[in-house]
Amino acid sequence: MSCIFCRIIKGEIPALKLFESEKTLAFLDIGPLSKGHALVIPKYHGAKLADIPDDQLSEILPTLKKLVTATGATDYNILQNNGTIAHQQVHHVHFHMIPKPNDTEGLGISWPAT
Ligand code: DGP
Repeated sequence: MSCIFCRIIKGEIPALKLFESEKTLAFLDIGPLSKGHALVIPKYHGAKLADIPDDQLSEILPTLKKLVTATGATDYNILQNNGTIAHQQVHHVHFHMIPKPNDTEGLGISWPAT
């Protein structure tokens, strides 16, 4: 099996898991854009959103909401890329939850002024 996220689901590749159920897994992104950057995935393998049956998506939004609450983020982006042109790098559907802190303290990265 070559899908990285399917291998994380199976425990073949380590990941810092935050939430897991029969249909859904949440874990920290390996290259976080901010502290707490997490991914939520359906366990059902499909490359793009339209490939996933509705019933396999039912816990995705509630799980994203749980992560927002758990991190205490007040400002955050929820992102989901589909296809190479749309900058999708891992071809197993995933939703990013990226906290957007209003300062750079403790993050170890620089934020562009917006
Ligand atoms: P995207 O560009 O939307 O396909 O984002 C893919 C994300 O997946 C990217 O932010 C880095 C993350 N990622 C890739 N490989 C791994 C991995 O092996 N473990 C974890 N935790 N995250 C990964």
